[in-house]
Amino acid sequence: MVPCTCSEAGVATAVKDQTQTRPSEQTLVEIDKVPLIGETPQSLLQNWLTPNPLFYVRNHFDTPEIEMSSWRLSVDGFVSEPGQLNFYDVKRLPKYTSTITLECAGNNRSDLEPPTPGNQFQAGAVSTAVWAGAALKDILEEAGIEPGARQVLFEGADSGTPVPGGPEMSYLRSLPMEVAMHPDTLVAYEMNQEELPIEHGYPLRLVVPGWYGMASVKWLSGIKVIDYEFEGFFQTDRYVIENDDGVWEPIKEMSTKSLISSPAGGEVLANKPTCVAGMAWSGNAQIKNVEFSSDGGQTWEQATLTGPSERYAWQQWHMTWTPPASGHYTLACRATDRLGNVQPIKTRWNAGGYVVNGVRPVCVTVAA
Ligand SMILES: Nc1nc2c(c(=O)[nH]1)N[C@H]1C(S)=C(S)[C@@H](COP(=O)(O)O)O[C@H]1N2
Ligand SMILES: [Mo]
Repeated sequence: MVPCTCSEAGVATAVKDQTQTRPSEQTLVEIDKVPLIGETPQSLLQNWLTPNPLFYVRNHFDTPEIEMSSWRLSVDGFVSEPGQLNFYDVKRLPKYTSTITLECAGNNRSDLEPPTPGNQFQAGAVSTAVWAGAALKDILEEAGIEPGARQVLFEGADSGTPVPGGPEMSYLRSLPMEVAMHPDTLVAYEMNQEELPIEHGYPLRLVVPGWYGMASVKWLSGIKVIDYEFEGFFQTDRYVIENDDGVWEPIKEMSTKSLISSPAGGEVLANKPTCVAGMAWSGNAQIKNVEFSSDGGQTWEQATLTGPSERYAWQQWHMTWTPPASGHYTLACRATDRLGNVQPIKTRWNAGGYVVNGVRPVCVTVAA
């Protein structure tokens, strides 16, 4: 059973405001200014592609200044030909295009009870774009991977002190060799057919499809093939989750999740068939099905999947719901991916406030 989270007072206000239409939200919802953090407005979570200016932004540090005349991407470590690539060295490689959903591991953190520290995202730290760039694999193969290589370490051009008073560092993350060499892992220079915007990592960023956003290093300045397991701050202190045996595990692929984008919570609906719509995604596989409930999760029925079904992009779904009578309803949805991973009813609470993928109810009132 999914508890209704809206107060009766909220319902009463919503009933009174029947004439009020949903505002059209055209800017990012600001979570922080320095560094820049913003989420996609809730009303835009129904678009399959997120326009660049409304794609969520999650920065740990100030956006770096990039000077293109001197900009280089270093490729070194366990490679036979270490070197510095310029932008055109990357652009002349075969170009790959792929629609990929990125979700911040802290998306929906504000739903957690008790609350956890960190950016209090609602549902908007997830967005989808058509990314284009070189395959990371092509860059690595040109450099020639040497025996003994275990991981690839990526460095962003941004830096700062994530812990006040602590050491200064750049944004560093590593990937296991098989993920780095996967043909779908991109070094992107285009987002929705435009040059990469500065806040999304201009001129080059990593895009690791299927993984939570933290893996997709922006303002990529260095690629180093290493013979050890990297244990930096953003790999072992942040973006880890304690499993049932008390072992801290790194966060990787996005867990199965879905949301209702329409109607919005608190909306008052006319007593007639209504379109309920939303999104569903999983980093591990495509979505197999989405179920819908109008009684707080006691009974479920199949929703219809609509729009494109792509391996790394979220899936649109909808359903026509005919309210049986006027009154208060708790709507909910739940997704299952093609590997059988079912979205849980309840999020597994964790101190970092990550992977908040439990069923999120939407309360509505059907007018008499
Ligand atoms: N260099 C660098 N890369 C980064 C980050 C960062 O702070 N610096 N944030 C990461 C996190 S936590 C997320 S969720 C995504 C967000 O990408 P976006 O801002 O383009 O949505 O970028 C990742 N890559
Ligand atoms: Mo993130």
